[in-house]
Amino acid sequence: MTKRALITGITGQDGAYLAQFLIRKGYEVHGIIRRSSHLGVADHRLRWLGIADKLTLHDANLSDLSSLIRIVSEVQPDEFYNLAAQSFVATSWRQPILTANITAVGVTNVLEALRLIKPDTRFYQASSSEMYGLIQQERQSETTPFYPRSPYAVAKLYGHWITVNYRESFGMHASSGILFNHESPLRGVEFVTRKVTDGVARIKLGLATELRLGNIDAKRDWGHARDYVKAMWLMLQQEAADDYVVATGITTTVRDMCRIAFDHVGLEMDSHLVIDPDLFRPSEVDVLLGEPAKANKALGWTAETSLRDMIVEMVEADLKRLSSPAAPTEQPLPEILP
Ligand code: NDP
Ligand code: GDR
Repeated sequence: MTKRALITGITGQDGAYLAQFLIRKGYEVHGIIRRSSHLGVADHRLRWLGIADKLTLHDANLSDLSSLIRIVSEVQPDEFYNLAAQSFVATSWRQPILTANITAVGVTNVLEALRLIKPDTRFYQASSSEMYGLIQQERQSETTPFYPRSPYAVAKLYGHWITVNYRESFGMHASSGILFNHESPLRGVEFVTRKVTDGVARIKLGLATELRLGNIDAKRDWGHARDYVKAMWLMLQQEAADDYVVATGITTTVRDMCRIAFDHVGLEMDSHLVIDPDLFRPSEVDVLLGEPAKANKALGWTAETSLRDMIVEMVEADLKRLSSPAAPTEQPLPEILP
């Protein structure tokens, strides 16, 4: 029997890679798309991966429970992946209530739709390493206490615990993946890796002269989105639902990540990098370093792509996009203040 998956956030980085992964596994894939996201712009990632015509998109919004009930009734999914969120940390200080409505309460809306209509659906919640925030342990695992440092992280913590609560209260197969940063050529250009690879490609091609960043001393545990969506799927194939950290176990500063990109195109980082105090955040997560031992052992999952290989792939994709007249006309976003 063909399995049916329903993905929220399918037009985002992870949604696009997950949809591709599930289609290759023979799933019938459905996705939720906001009416405000006009097709043709919003689905550029799905077109880039060549899967836009291999899935079914439905009009719904995480803030509208009735729309979720309607879609769950129509699709009757075997697996539900909740990837939709206001996912940019910096924006969460400027839009804290919208962030809470979508990234926190939106999770309850999804869980309620499933509980009321199809409670045997296996559910995945996109939790985040940002929940650790101000860390007191060198490596963060499933047992590390949380200390969120942004409205985004506070909202994600709610989403995490409501998932645990629906599992414990109603016996739902609801798992939470605590994923550390993962990137790709499909990453939004507002996030630091893609901002760097896009910026370096522009400087290399003579389209820009400088790259402005905020706190380059911050450290992150960066993996590749293509690897991380496999872990999401593996969680839903387990007999019992559970929570898992998904990470590489290696941490790197923004500065060193940036240097990989400049070195790759043979440019001096120090000649082009400008530190902009306006890009520092009101409160920062200084260092993240995941302990993926549980996912390694229980799921048989490991990160396959090194940071260097990923950054090179991203720089090459940006060089190709920016130097080809036939490439999608994706423009850099205006500078987003923290
Ligand atoms: P993106 O920002 O690329 O994608 C977010 C998706 O959510 C988009 O498809 C967006 O749709 C959708 N969305 C936003 N608001 C709503 C809404 N009100 N109703 C329906 N859909 C909505 O995120 P990623 O793919 O990078 O991340 C996927 C998930 O994983 C997110 O929840 C994120 O917070 C979480 N996460 C990500 C990590 C990472 O490093 N990438 C690490 C840990 C967790 P639209 O196209 O219309 O904007
Ligand atoms: P993050 O990712 O906040 O970790 O959240 P982001 O790439 O935005 O920032 C990483 C670190 O880089 C520093 N930084 C800058 N960041 C941005 N965006 N732009 C800059 O110019 C800049 N300069 C320095 C930041 O201060 C930060 O320390 C991501 C998102 O995908 C979340 O949805 C997800 O939950 C977490 O990863 C895990």
